[in-house]
Amino acid sequence: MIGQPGSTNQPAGDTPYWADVVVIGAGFAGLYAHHRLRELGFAVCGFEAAPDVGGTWFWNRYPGARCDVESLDYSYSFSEALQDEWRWSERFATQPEILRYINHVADRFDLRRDIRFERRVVRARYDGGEGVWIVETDRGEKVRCRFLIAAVGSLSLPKPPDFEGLETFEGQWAQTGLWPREGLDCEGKRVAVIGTGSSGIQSIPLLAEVAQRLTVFQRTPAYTVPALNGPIDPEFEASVRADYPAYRQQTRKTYNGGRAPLAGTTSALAASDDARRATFEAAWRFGCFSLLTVYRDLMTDADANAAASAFVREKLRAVVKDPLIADRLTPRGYPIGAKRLALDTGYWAIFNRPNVELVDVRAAPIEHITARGVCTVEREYPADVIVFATGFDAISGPLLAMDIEGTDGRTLREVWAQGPVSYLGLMIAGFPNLFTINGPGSPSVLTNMVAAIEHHVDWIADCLAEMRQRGLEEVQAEPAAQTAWVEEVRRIADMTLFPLAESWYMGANVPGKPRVFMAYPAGLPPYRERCEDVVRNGYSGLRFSARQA
Ligand code: NA7
Repeated sequence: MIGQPGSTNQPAGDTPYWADVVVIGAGFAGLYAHHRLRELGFAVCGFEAAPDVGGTWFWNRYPGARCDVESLDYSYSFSEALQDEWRWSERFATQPEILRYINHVADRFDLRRDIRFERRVVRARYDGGEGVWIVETDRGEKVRCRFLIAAVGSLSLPKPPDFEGLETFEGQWAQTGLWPREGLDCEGKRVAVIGTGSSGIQSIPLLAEVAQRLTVFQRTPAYTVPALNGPIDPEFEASVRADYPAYRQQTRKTYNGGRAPLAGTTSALAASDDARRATFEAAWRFGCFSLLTVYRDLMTDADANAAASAFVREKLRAVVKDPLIADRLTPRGYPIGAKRLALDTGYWAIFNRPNVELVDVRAAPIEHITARGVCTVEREYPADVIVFATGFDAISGPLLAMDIEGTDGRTLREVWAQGPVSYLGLMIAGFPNLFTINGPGSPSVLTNMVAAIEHHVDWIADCLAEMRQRGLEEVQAEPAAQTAWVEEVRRIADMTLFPLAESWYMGANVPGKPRVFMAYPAGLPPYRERCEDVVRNGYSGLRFSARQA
């Protein structure tokens, strides 16, 4: 399809490749964009940095990597045949199983055809004269296209480990977010893990099983709840499969686009202590993120939130035998849920093992890495393997990693210097015909990403189809509409407890990154409604033009 001038609106020019749409990324978002847009007859060209499809699930191969959204939700709904034929083996799928699923989808719908792998998009410039994007890869290829879709993921740019002396380390090291495809042998070794967010919490119990000694370097204790993973309850699965579309309709009404049978509508503060405890216990037994949703005000009222936090701390103390270690593991000083809640399998209990050590690097920071291990200001901890579970430059990072230049030569880095701005998380004023999927200002990481992706791609596809039908070739966000959206996201975020933590949601984990709450926090249903309103009102907030190339 690429380079074949079959498209109806091909502009003049001598650059070798032309596509109606370039899609950056071949994870869940990119693949579905290919499928939808190709179905609509657009010539689509894709670039992907990895050698194959999968996005985040291609790279995050660390032991224990699994999704924290239930499998029956974290899967495409666009094809009933696909959802009927695919069987998940566990309630929360492992990375290998999700990667198998994505490969199955790519094969089934022939989605690799238009994707060029092992190509990282490094630059994209909008030529306002011709109304085209010129997209460049790290291999020097250039493609001209009318529309550019950034399906680059929200947690796809791991922070490089910036520890002094790492180059002198004589053992092996890896980042969870860029885990070696050939694996990393930790059997019988002294393993150090730096970082106790979701990736650390998922990998630590499995590493402890095989390591001779495991040293965990913790800066901020995380709130974590048991995932209660296992085979999918056959009765539940049968009820979903009896009418999967109806189930999807149901989940479209929940905050995050997944099932939430325990979601509450009352205040935690209205309940008696006993009733609240019983409700939290039920959430604990159900697993998932339900502990944050069993009352309506757990993420908006500090006292309600404190009750949930206290409940988790009590659970922790019941598991960890050594009171000193329990105290060191105890999260405090920020609301539960304001940093992403981890779902774990046996995390706390692992600290009862004699071969596991917990180092508080808030009290004694890591100073440098030596040839032999990790050195804090207090002492050296010998290690044969170091695992960096230190997180990502989230949400805006992967977009800002490319040189994107819009109208009047303004770059995205300039426009986002004070933090990301967007209209609906889908478009950015001054960057015509550029769409972001799960971009800053959309619900993204607060939701079931696959549900959010399907919504975004469908919305963009409908917009492009309508433009084609009306002979329109350029669309961009109105600055005033964008300002109002940014203000709305900020206003809602300020009504929640999210801004009270130093989280990657806020950009706080990357030095120098502006502190802005980057996700739309009111949930998927109101977001969808807002997007539908925009369409009903003739794409309000967007400006179209019928530029002639
Ligand atoms: P996170 O949640 O950002 O966790 C990173 C962890 O690494 C966190 O505990 C950090 O402590 C710690 N960290 C980061 N830099 C350092 C340094 N320099 N020294 C010590 N400790 C450090 O990333 P994850 O990969 O675990 O999870 C990201 C998401 O991916 C997850 O929520 C899932 O949705 C998938 P801090 O809290 O900053 O003090």
